[in-house]
Amino acid sequence: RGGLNGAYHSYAETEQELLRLERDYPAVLRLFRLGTSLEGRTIFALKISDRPALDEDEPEVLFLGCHHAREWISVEVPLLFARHLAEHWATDADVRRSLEEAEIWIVPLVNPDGLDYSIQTYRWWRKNRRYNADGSFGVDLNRNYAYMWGADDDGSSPAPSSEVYRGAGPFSEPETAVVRELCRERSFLTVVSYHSYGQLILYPWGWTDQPSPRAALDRALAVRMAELIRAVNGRDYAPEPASQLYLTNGDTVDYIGGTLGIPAFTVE
Ligand code: 0X9
Ligand code: CA
Ligand code: ZN
Repeated sequence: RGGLNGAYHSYAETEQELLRLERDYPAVLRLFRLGTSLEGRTIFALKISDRPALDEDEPEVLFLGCHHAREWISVEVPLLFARHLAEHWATDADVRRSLEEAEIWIVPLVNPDGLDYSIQTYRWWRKNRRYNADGSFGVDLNRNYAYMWGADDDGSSPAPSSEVYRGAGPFSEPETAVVRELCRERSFLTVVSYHSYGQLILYPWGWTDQPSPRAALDRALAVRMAELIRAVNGRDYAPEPASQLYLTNGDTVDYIGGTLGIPAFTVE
């Protein structure tokens, strides 16, 4: 790989890698097309499991990457995770057991239009590429989810030119609508959404300082995730409620936690 974004994956490079994985690992992996972005790019999902063509009665989990265009590494993490599972299931007993006992769904690139704009035109682009009524561009996809959408203007904005513009309505953007549809069709037990940067594992709520009804469980899981990360590479990830970073509304994990009632995490 190469080009303007070096070793990181553009939309086209991500597509090539996903097609390659599908071709090389058909025994454990299937590629789905969830829909298209505003500019017509495909939003892909990988399903990784034993007997991937069957919808087996196994726990399902979902990993999301790149809601925010400039956060290039948030594509790499879920993509490398997929590759690791595909390349190691035959030889690594832990990976094999995960694929036998669960169905792992990965959407590495939620915002392909924004990503390519940040590669080709403006490095610090954050939003998607919606052409807004006032002539500005972009909706912040991590403010466009329905739960508490637009409840106030703390961390989300009704102004189209804002970096945190929440859109004309909840799920107004095709990129968030496909995530909603996937979550309705499947029955995920948990969802992890990657962003950068920090070294944080954030759990609901983001819209209020009050603890969510599941805060104790979410926190215990986040603490455990941080311990496991530390055991691998020594890095310290801090588990905390998303609101501790700052308040927002309409973000992914509040929707997943609030509407679907399952543990959901933003990993920065
Ligand atoms: O603001 C965001 O959407 C996330 N941070 S980022 O720097 N990647 O833009 C944080 C989302 C976590 N949720 C809340 N803080 N409410
Ligand atoms: Ca299976
Ligand atoms: Zn982000």
